Amino acid sequence: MTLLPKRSAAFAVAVLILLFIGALIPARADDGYRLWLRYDKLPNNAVLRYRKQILSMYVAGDSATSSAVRGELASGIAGSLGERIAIGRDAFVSGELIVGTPASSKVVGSLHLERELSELGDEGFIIRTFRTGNRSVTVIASTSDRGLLYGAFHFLRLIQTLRPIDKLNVAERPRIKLRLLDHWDNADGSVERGYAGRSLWKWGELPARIDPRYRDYARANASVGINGSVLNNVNADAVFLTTDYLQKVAAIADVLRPYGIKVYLSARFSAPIELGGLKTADPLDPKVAAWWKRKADEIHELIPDFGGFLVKANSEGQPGPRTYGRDHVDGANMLAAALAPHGGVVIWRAFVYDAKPGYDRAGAAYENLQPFDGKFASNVILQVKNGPIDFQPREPFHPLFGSMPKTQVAPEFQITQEYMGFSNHLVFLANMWHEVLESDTYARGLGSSVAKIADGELFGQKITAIAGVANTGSDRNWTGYDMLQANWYAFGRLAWDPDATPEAIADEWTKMTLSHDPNAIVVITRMLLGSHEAVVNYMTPLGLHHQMWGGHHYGPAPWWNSYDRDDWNPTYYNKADAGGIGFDRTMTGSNTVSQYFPSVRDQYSSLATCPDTLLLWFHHVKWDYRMRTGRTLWAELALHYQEGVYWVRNARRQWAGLKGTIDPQRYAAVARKLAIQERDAVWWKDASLSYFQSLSKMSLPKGVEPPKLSLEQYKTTDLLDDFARGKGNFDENHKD
Ligand code: GCW
Repeated sequence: MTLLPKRSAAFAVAVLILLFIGALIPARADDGYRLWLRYDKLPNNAVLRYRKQILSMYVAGDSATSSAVRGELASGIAGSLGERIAIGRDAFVSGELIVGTPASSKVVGSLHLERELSELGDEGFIIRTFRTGNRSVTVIASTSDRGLLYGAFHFLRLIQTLRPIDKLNVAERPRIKLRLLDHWDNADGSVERGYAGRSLWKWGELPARIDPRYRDYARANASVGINGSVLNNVNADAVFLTTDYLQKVAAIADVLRPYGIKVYLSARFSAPIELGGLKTADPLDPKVAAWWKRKADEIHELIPDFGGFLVKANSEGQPGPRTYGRDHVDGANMLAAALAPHGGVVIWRAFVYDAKPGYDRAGAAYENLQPFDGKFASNVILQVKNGPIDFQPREPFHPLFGSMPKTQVAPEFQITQEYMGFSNHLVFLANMWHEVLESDTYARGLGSSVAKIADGELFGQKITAIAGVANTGSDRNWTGYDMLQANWYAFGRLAWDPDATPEAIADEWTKMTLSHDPNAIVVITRMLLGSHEAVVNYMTPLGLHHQMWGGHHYGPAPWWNSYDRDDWNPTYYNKADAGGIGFDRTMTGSNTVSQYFPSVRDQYSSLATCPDTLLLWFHHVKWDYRMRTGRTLWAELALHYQEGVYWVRNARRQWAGLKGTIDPQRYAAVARKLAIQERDAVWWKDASLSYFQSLSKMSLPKGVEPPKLSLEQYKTTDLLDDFARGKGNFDENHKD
């Protein structure tokens, strides 16, 4: 009896110790640097299952890529299983993982996979379990070491997502050939539209010092199949083409090469003047063409596998062939001729929109480029933004998709969130990109999706490509916000397989990056998958677009009309007045809807069939117009804004419930970002509705919280203050 109190005290102490240890396990802080390649020890039951299958490992070959494969698999498996993996030999030894090409590995060579592998191309791979008697081996095979690299990362992904590996039969190949990250990085270390610190590239210390991050950047890209990096901003500085800089570029190329990544440069069209001392950069001037040829030769001397040039020409003040009275084809083909002997490509951007009185910017790129279909050289790719305006939270697909069947057209997405809350708002962009890729252009009738144009299936393009404007920077966690690493990941996965679903991508990324806790996985994937629609709701619902504050594009400014260039003013896009709101792009308006194929054109033209999500993109609609729900347009609009706010509030609550299932550092960082997002969502709703209400004069429907400030206050307050930039004194309890 007398022992009881003592016992219970001991028990209490034991419980406290256990709680303390328990608290310590998730307490291992994670700064996000390792991205989705964390390789922390997996849950015990998975470790037990996997151990039997991976007793030893043999990676054939002695190239830089095969040693990268060896290193990655060794650290990935050792980390995941919590013990070193034995080095095996090139023989059918049970429980071995064998990685090689038919040429580099005896075992792989004996499996007669040549035919199958050649169909998968030099980046494809097979992962298969082979059995003889009671011996079983897992083989990763490809015709090239690059394919092995992708296979190795695929295998690691299977483990990281706890998938079975005992009866594997995987055959994969990328559907798109050039899978590119475009960096809008400048020579001074700044990043245009970058929200994750400074540039990754340290030009000042290159080529002498190689920042270790370059290699980790390459690993991350290779793990999702990205095989090209355009290192500098499309608003290009000619300095990148000087010999001095080319040596720096070559040093980066050397680090990226083993990971299957080629470097590209944005080329300033007037470089022959700036660097070559010529009087003109006229593409038809033989001296200009000769200058570019010499430059291309010099580049390939330093970087034999240089990918090519990305060019923003005659757009937003950049020089281009039209500066010299020539056209896009003259410019692109001249550069293409310089690169062709080395196998390089020219990626010509279609983001061209000259202001003309009374024009519709949404139709400009089509008008400027479509007439050149079939005229570009065979190593020219036309890079087209996903929508006709400019990376808005939602746009219809760009009408150039499908309308240039004789041109190699490549989609350009923006991973960095210029128009979607920078690195402060959670937006899983896979949903938006998927929506675009699956959009049917009807170019060859039903089933002519943007994805089928991008991967060459519809028109049989030889060089297929896809680009994403990077959201990476010098921030320790690469993207400024841990959750937005998911967009870098998703871009790579969709570039590899444009039909991949956002659900599958979200699931993989969450398990690899954040948690294996079943509840956490459900909550986080649900958050990711709902996030894009939420942002559309609180920023630009029902087809509104370009309602952002001028210049930086962070907060709302639907009233903004002070730019001389009308198509930079939000009022130009919303056309809101006492009568209604929306941009009429039908026959009664700008008629740019006619740039789409008839089925799409007709669907969008008619109020009866235009989806609500694009209503105000194509139509000017009266405030009291009856929507399908029976509500007025005004009420529907207001409720959409409110819906966006509710979503963020709910996401914050859901996240709060995950405490303990995610390491405390990232848990707290995400919670802080969600608080900013809630403040901003409320601000977006309030500012937008205050302005539109001043025109509609209608009262807010039930369920919509009234704005707290006056319209004048919203008009005079720039949301991008220190708080939003994350530099101010952040108070977690701050409530608006
Ligand atoms: O979205 C706009 C941006 C510019 C950018 C341009 C482009 C690099 O506001 O910053 O310039 O698009 O895509 O060229």
